[in-house]
Amino acid sequence: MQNLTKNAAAVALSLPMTLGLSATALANDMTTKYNLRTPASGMAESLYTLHNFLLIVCLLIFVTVFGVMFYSIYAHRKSKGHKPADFHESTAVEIAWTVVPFLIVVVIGVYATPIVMAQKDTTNADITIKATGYQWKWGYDYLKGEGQGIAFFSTLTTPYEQRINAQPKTLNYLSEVDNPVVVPVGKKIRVVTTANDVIHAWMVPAFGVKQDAIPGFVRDVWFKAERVGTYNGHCAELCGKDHAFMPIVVKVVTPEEYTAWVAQQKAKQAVAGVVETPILQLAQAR
Ligand SMILES: [Cu+2]
Repeated sequence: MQNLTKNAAAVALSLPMTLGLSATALANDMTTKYNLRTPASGMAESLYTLHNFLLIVCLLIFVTVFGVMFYSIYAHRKSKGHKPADFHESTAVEIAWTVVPFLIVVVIGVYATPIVMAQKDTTNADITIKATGYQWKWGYDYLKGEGQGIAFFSTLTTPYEQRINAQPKTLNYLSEVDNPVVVPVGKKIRVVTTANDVIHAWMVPAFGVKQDAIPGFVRDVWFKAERVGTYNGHCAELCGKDHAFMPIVVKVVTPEEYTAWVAQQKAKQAVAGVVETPILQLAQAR
């Protein structure tokens, strides 16, 4: 929370001033309003570099194609007495415009494939957490690793009054929940996604993670957060009228803080007597 507040304060002080926007217009972790989120994991870092590389490739193609086109229009214009050239059935040209794009695609493929493969490698995780999408909240079950057995729902806490402008919107507008997911820094976290009703998607841009949560199916994704802090995301699959109101908040803490949090959660469960897992509640509801 402290970090988020710090980030939010930094954002509030920097960008809005230069852009002439009010602080509330830049809610959440939008430190880079016109760019991807600042990466907080190695994967997000790779995706960010890949993204920039592809943009440069696009830019080079754009400049080359339009450069040749505008140069031709200008330098070989009719008023200077030029006659249109005839390229019909030119084998050389046809080979060139097949081979060049093919090579570009190969280069992109060689670069991107290992990253995509690494995204799918959810083996050897330190902690496995199941994220279940509900209309309209998330349920979390810590399935394996330190914290196993912890389960809770994570629900939006932004007051309704803010949504209807009866109250000023705060910096965490629509990105604040009662129970954030807590994970230790530098550990591989496997997130198993599924849903209870319709398709949702678990997305945290700063970790480079986005995975559909499909009822009746299990999908998984992983991340290893490299910086302590609070990161947010949102359901990324249109899932009904309150789709915008089921944010994801992940608190990355030090291993010691994580151990303390686990102990605190276990104590809470012991007091409650019953483990109120989303799975149990579902079973009881049926
Ligand atoms: Cu959803």
